[in-house]
Order: sequence, then structure tokens, then C-alpha cells
Amino acid sequence: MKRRSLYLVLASIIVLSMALSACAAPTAAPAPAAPPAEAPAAEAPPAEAPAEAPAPADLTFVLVPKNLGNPYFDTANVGAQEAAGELGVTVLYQGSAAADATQQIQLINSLIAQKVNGLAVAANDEDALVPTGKEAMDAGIPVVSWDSAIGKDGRVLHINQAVLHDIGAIQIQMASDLAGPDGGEIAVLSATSTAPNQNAWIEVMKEVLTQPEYANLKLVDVVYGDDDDTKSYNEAQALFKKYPDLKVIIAPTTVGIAAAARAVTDENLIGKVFVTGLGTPNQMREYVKNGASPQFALWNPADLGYLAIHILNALATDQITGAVGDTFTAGRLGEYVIEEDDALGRNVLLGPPFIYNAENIDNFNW
Ligand code: RAM
Repeated sequence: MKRRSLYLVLASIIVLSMALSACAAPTAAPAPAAPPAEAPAAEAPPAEAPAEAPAPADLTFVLVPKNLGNPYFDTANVGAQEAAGELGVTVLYQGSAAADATQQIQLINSLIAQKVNGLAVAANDEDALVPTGKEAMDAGIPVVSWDSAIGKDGRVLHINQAVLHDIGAIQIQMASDLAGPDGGEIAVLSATSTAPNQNAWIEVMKEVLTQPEYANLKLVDVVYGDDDDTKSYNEAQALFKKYPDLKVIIAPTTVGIAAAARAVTDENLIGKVFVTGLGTPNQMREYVKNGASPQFALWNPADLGYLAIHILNALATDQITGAVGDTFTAGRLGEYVIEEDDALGRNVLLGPPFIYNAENIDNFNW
């Protein structure tokens, strides 16, 4: 309960600081958002690299989401601020208005020029971010990606929310449950067409669909709502029109799933078209209860942000180099090992995804 109320306070501060930064000119790289009151005051990063290892109070890391205004990323920032408080460092939360790689690169370039001490980026494009990540690392700024990976050469390591295959497979399993024994037509409503994480999960879904147990599910389309609520809502409406027999929409994005569930509700399609995928409990509670989206999955985004900052701090203070086999302790989450696999290169794994449904949804308030 205590931690929940702290989350609520931090979440309100973040929403307020985001509202303030949203008022600033959105076209240029966004101005640094004011850090929450609990975090140490943000200081301008030193003009020149200090001769000795910096004290924690001098370290400024930046948590960069795919876009601002997305409760999933805001929740990750709650965990990042918790880690900042424990470590005595400053974590700024800065992102572009749209989930767009060009805007994100502009922002990161300005953060490199400001000589921040570390970057944790949820990438809008795997390849496009590599040169920028390299530039930061050449300037002595450790870069990790989290949620959505930068290509291997553009970061030290990736903080992976759950096993890639499990995230794809759990969504097909939920869609199959919802479609029922006769199966039927399913469609994917994704985020942006360049999103590294969604694209990887969709590939897994296609592979899993070839298994005999899913032979009665037919994937009819993959459309993109760009992690924009209105576009996602319109794409869901278009799917209803184009595929009158559609049974399930899988939205592997917290923005898309909430918009699709709202569209199903508005069109009185509850019980005819089901929505599932990846969502946050507060955004989805209403749709779990009204039957538009009886089940969906996710990991804990606050833990992901918390882990990202602990790792970044361990790298920036030379506790680890980021080599495979390096171990470190991430506060309340315990010990982690840096691993390597073909898809993600060097990475650290948070844990398994979790299914939310009518029985458990009220146990979560984020
Ligand atoms: C959206 C973003 C994010 C993804 C979640 C599930 O919020 O696209 O990258 O991990 O959905």
C-alpha cells in the first residue's frame, strides 16, 4: 500500500511535469522536464568530463520513452525515479511527442551535447538509432536500450521485458481462447511499422500460428496505429468494416489495445469481436469488466524502468562493463546476469509476462 501511494504521488508529479513540458515548443528537442520533487534537483551536467569518477549526486541519466503521453512509459518512469532515489542520482524523463525515430534522434543528439551521464532508450527504430547510440558511447556516455531494442552496435546492452517468444506466444494463446473452439479471423493492430519490439513479437505470432493447435485461426491483416490513440481507434473501426467476420484483434501495444477495446464498446460489438494483446491494468479495467477485452498480458513497466536505471548506474560507475556473465544487484529486484542471444545480443531479462483478467484486474492500480 505504501509503495502504491508513493507511485500515485510520483505519477501525479510526472503527469504535471509532462503537461508543462507539452506546453513548450514540441518541434525542437524537448526542454528537460522538471524532475519530481522527491528526486534531487537537476543540475546542469558538467561542461567538461570530471577528472575523477563522479559522485552519485552529479550523475544525470535520461530515461527516453518511445513517446510522451503513454501511461506505459509513465509507469516505467515511476520505477526509474524510485531507482534514482535509492542511488542518489538524477533521472530525467524526456521523449518526443510522437513515436518517431527522427524526433527521437534529434532529442538524443541534444542530450549528447548536454553531456548527460547515461541514456536508457526505448527505440522507435532498431537500425536508425545505431549511429546516434554509437556517437553517445564514443562521447563516453553509456547507452542501454529498454522495452524496444536499439541494434546491437548502438548500445551496451538491452533490458528485455520478457522472453521474445513468450510475449508473441501468450498473445496467440489468449486470442485462441477468446475465439473459442471454432477459431476464426484475427487481425493485429500494432504500434508503428518500424517498432523493433512489436515487429519481433508479430514475427513470433506468425510462427506460432503455424502450429496445428492454431490451424483454425486465420490472420487476415496487420495494421498500424502508431501508438497514437486516434489513429489506433480509426484503424480498429476500419478492421470491423473490412472484415465483418473478424473474431479477435490482437494489439501488442498498450495504446492500440485500449483504443481497440473502446472501438468495440462504442460499436456495440462486445461478444462478437474480442480484443487482447498487451495493456496496462488501469487503461483496460473497464474493458475487462464489460467483456470487450476479457484478458490481456503485460510485465511490470515500473520494474522495467527501475531495472534500466540500476543497470545504467552500474555501467556509468564502472561496477560492470556490460560483458556477458557480469552480475549486479538491482535493488529490490535482486541479482541479474548479463546474457547474450542471437536476436538481442547482450541483454538482461526482467521476467515472464503475466495475464490480467476479471479475477485479478482489481489487484493492480497502475
Ligand atoms: C506500448 C509501446 C511499448 C510496448 C507496450 C506493450 O506502450 O509500444 O513499446 O512495450 O505498448
